[in-house]
This record gives sequence, structure tokens and C-alpha cells, in this order.
Amino acid sequence: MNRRSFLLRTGAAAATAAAWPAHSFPLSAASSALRLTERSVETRIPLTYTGLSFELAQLSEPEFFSAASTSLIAHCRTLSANGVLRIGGNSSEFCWFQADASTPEPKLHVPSGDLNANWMPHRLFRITPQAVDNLAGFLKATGWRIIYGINFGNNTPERAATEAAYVASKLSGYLEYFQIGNEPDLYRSASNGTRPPGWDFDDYAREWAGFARAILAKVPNAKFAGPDVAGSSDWVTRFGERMTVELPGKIVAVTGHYYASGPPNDPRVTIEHLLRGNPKIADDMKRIEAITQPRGIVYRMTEGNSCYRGGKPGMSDAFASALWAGDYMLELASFGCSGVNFHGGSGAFLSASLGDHTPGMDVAKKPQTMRAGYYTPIRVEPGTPVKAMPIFYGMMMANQLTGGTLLDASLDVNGVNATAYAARVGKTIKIAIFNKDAAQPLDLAIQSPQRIRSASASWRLQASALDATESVTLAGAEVDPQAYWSARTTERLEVNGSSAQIHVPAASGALVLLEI
Ligand code: BDP
Repeated sequence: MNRRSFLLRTGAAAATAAAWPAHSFPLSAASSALRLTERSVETRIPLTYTGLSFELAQLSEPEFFSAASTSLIAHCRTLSANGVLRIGGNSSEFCWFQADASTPEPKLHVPSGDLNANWMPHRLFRITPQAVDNLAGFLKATGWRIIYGINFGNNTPERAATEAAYVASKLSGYLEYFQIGNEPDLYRSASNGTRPPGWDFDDYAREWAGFARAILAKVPNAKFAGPDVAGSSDWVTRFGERMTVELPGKIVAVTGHYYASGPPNDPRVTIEHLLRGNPKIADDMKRIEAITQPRGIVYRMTEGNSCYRGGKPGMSDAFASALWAGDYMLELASFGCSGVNFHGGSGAFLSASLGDHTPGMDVAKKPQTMRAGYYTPIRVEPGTPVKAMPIFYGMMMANQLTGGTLLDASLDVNGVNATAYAARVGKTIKIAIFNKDAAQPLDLAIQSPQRIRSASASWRLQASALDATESVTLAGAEVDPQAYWSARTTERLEVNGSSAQIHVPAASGALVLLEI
């Protein structure tokens, strides 16, 4: 079912039985235990960890990312003070940069065969210099950085270099790196059709290096990441190994995508399945880390979400996605990932990115105004107010641990479907707990590596049900229409020496702050 689940997940905090020091709380039979210890290798979660991903085609509406987009800007700032915007997606392969009035429109590539079986856009999107200028204003106002994806599927090295040169000149202070192409490991499949069936990694690497060299000829200090694959961790490691040799000093990251499930019209795609986790993520991340570490580069999950092909209404736009996203972000962090970008944006561009298919709409239980993009963290539909969606709250919670140094979090879950992660930020240990179990509460004894000195508090991540699409709260507060949020209910925890006790109801999360 998971055509792209190359990085699949597992309960990060593995269920292990721990030996508890005498001063910890006595555990009742139903209790679970979380033991925090120092990691042997220091792992920091970068401040730039939290990110959003949008279709590059959004730039065909130059006002979308501009200083005038005040509500979207406010939501980005509430999500993270140091976020990263990634633009790319299927639509990037159909975008063209009109450097000036004399730039001709490229020929539209229409794959042969049944167009209905093709899931790529069937039209071109024009990006003007104005859109890039406006994007600079947007980035300045948000304080965010950008990963800029250039068309590789249907483009020439010359056009790519012209676009990159303009982008570099206008966005230099904000640019993390360029990517070239979106999910090239799918190009040869019938649903994509950007390249012929026999086309493989070696063809890709050769063509990709040609584009990168053309860009470097115009932008000598350009930095790159890739391969931005849909599902092949093999392409990730091969890209990292090969391109760091071919283009020394120019590759700063390797990248890929992860959709936890899909498509929305597959009846096996359910909240229960989503929250069960996926045991493959650890293996893939370890394999990737083995090639990034020695080369001094990082891994970033540049696109993904709960369900590919536009998300599933009633799951991707519901509270379950908040618990999934917070857990998923921190699980990846625990494996040394440098950041995660959740895909979203306006439904019109997301359905265009899928060849105007709308499988989510077809399975919606209630009438939907959106055509696609049920997974978007920020709803940005014309004519409706910008809104923080349930998944946004899970991301906000995970974002609290950014800038921190990870601790090992060993969780004895006692049969409850739960995970926990911890990071030290200054003198505070921040612990994120996700009880993804629909029925069982979690009674947790937390064992800190140091004595807990003062004020221990917790914020709740809550909603009325896993499939609730409204009234999600973090610390008792919703993100208001102006994107303002501040903690309303902070609970004191029972503390004893280096232990603290917390009850986490079924289907809820908690962020515990321990002052040490
Ligand atoms: C990815 C594409 C993106 C799509 C998304 C989806 O990069 O453009 O919108 O999947 O399937 O493959 O929802």
C-alpha cells in the first residue's frame, strides 16, 4: 500500500524494561515508565527543523508568497520562528521562469497513453521575476529560510541556470539550497511519464550533474541538495556518495519524501493504521546516516504527510494527524534528521499537481469545498480565512524541542500505543509524549537524569476525538484567526527527586517541562 514509504516508522522510544532507582515513584501494575538518559553521541535538533512544503506552481500567483500575505506570514511565525519553506512538488516539473518578455513559453510535455492514468499536471505554470521578488518579502517577514526546487522533468540546463541566477540574486540571504527535480525515482513510471521506462539512476545522475554545472557556471557559490526522491533510500545514498565526489563542496544535504499512507481511496488507509507506526524508518535512517556523517552532510525530509494523493478527509485534516505528525517529526529527529517539511498549500494547486485527480474528494464523508490538500498544515483557500489545521498543533508541539539536545527516552509502554521523546534546552528538559492509543490511558513515571529542581509543568495536546477536525487545543488554547496562540492551561506535576508522574489520557499528547 505504501508505494513511497521508504522511511517508515517504528515506536522510537523502544519498549524496554528499565531498572528503576529507589527514589522513583512506585509503579502500579498499570503504570508505564519513561527513563531519560544522556546519549552517547550528542544529537541537536536544529532550530530550522520545522518546515512546510508547497507546490512551486503557487508562485504562478505572485501575491501568494509576498509581504502582503500577512495571515499566512503570521501562521508561519506561530509555527516556528526559524522555519524552512520548501517549494517543489509535481507541479515544479511544469513551471517555467519567464526571465523577461522575450523568454518563449516551453513546449508542454504531454505523455503518451491514457492521460487519466497519468498523475502529473497537464499544463504549464509561469513564474515571473515579480513572484521571486515577492517571495523575498515573504521570507523577510516570516524569518524563514527557503529550499528552492527547479524544474528538471521538462526543462533545459540553460533555463534552469537563468532561473537559479535570478533566485540567488534576490533570495541569497534566505536560500538554504537549490534542488533540481521532484521525485525523479518515479519519472519512469506510467503515472509520471517524465522519462521513458528504462531510464535509471545513472541517467539521472548524469543529467542532474549537467543541470547543476550549468547553474554553477552562473551562480558559483550555489549549494545543492537531492535527490528529493519519493521512495528510494537507495537513490538517496547513491546520490550522496556520487555527487559529493563529482561536485565537491557543493552538496550540503541529501533529501527524500515520506507519505505515511495512501492513496485516500484505499480502504486500508485509516486512522488506526496511520497511528500504528512503521518499523522501517529506523533501518533506512541508519543506512542514510552512514553516508551523511562521514561526508559532513545532513539528511532532510523535504516533503511528505499522512497520506499521498492529496490526503484523506477525516484523517489527514483531523486530530489523529496532529499526534501522527508530532511523533513522526521527533522520531526522525531521534535518528539525526535535520528537518521535516510537511506538504500543503491551496487545493487548486495540489489537485493540479495530481493531474486534476481528486481522490480525497471522492471518499469524503461530508461535502468538501477543497478539492485536494486535506493534509495541509495551514488552510489557504481563496475566500476563506487562513486557518491552522489540526496537524499544525502537533507540529507546534514538536517544534518546542528544536534547538535542544536529545536525550535517550526509553519507554516501557505496557501495551499502550505511545511514544516519547526528550531534549534538553538550556536548563529545561522538554518531553513530548504521544498517546496514540484510541482506548488506553498512559500513567507514566518519568525518571530524569538529574534532580528536578523546580516548577514542572505540562501542556496538553487535545481534541474531542481522533477524527475531530475542529477545536484542537495545545495547552488549552486554539490558534486564533490572527494566528495568535499562547498557553492557557499549564498543569503542575507531582515531582519527587528526579521523578515526575503524569497521566496522559487515550488519544492525546502532553509536553512536560522539567526544570533541572
Ligand atoms: C508528491 C508530489 C506532490 C503531490 C503529493 C501527493 O511531490 O506534488 O501533491 O505527492 O500525492 O508525490 O499528495
